[in-house]
Amino acid sequence: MSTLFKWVGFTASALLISTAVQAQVVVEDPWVRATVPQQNATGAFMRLTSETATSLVQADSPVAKHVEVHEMVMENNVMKMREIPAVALPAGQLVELKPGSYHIMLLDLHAQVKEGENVPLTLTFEDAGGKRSTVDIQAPVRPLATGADGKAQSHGHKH
Ligand SMILES: [Cu+2]
Repeated sequence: MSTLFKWVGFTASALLISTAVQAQVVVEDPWVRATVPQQNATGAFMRLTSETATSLVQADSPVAKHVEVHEMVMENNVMKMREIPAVALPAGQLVELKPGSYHIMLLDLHAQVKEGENVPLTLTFEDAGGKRSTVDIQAPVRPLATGADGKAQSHGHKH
């Protein structure tokens, strides 16, 4: 089961890389955390690399009414998340959107987000000159227990 899951993930990433190259931003291993019934928000995560300096300024998805770019910060010894205007992508540098750090927040979900589904996301990037470009991706939904490394934590196997 876990081997199959990894292969499916690998194939999806490979496809996404080939479509993203045109926009000069490579999106690797995107995923969205599954929700339970009545939960109205969740996070989307991925790795971004841009050939030239740019910023992730906006994200949209048909599954949520509002989509925001968030970061996690320490405030009075409590981890809190807040909306930020952009995530900077320095040229050629990998930037990770992951639990506990930058993430895309899907708010006011129209329906429960279930494992096995794909969530369409449109990412908008803006370069220093104000020129915008978009990248459309499909982010597979992973179980609630998925950790910061993007892997399900249901099995105890360590590498
Ligand atoms: Cu958030």
